[in-house]
Amino acid sequence: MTTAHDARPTTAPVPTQSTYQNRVADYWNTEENPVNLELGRIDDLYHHHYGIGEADRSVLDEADSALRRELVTAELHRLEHAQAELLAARLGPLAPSDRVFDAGCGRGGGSVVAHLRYGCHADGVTISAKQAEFAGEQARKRGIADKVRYHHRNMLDTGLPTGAYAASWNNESTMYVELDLLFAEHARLLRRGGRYVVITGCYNDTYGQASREVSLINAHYICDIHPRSAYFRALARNRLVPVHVEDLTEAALPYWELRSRAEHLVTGIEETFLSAYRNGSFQYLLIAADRV
Ligand code: GPP
Ligand code: MG
Repeated sequence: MTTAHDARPTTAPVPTQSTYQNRVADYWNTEENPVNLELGRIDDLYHHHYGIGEADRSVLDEADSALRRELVTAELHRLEHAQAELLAARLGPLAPSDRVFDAGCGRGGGSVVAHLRYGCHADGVTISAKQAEFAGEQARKRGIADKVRYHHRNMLDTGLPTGAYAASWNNESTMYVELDLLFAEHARLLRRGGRYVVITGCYNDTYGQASREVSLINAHYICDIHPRSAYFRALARNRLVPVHVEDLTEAALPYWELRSRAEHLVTGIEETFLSAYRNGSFQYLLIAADRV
């Protein structure tokens, strides 16, 4: 029997995660690049971002090939760690009782760096179940799992408590999401006066639109690099007021030059990054903003 009730239009079930997000999660659930795992193994700080600062290129002169590889790996890790410390320094001052939020935490290195610097509590969120599990295991091994926690969640909709965070950040993860949705979530999580920091690769508005190299980087990582202008518009719309902006493009070059020579670690994207930075179409940027 058909009733009037049955005749109502039905709504298709909304998936909790978009097809795009599933594809991104698949990438990170299967990613095992030596450039991430071999660097991380050095001191159990697993980063998913690039490095900054002057590189010691003399590591390439080592005649013994096994030792040369080891030295190059350590030098790249040193540069990535310097990048993580630069970001962490902008989060503070923070007290051990403060909570921080790491949006797109990868295998967890950034939250550990923040915790070691400030003694603070950290919540890292990643769309990859495998990364969340890996990061959690690292925190347990370090004996800091009571203060540093990782969650398999969406950074746009974390379910974490409103206004509970003194600082939050994205370290090279904003290119996977819509900035307005992301910054609305940061603004919700941060307490008034809280600090937000982002390090990102963005395309340069003065170049025009996305260059061939920027498009190749998007295809390589399945991401969608935003223009520089989009960051400032979206921050302003979401109660986040920039207090410091730093162009790190020059400082990013030595890392890529060394990585391109690291035959045991290259992934194939190295020359594209170098061209993108050198032709002016792509910039490496740090923005720190206050939540008002
Ligand atoms: C590095 O992660 C960052 C990203 C994948 C996001 C894209 C970043 C831009 C600046 C465009 P990773 O450390 O896992 O990458 P890789 O395996 O290449 O080292
Ligand atoms: Mg890496």
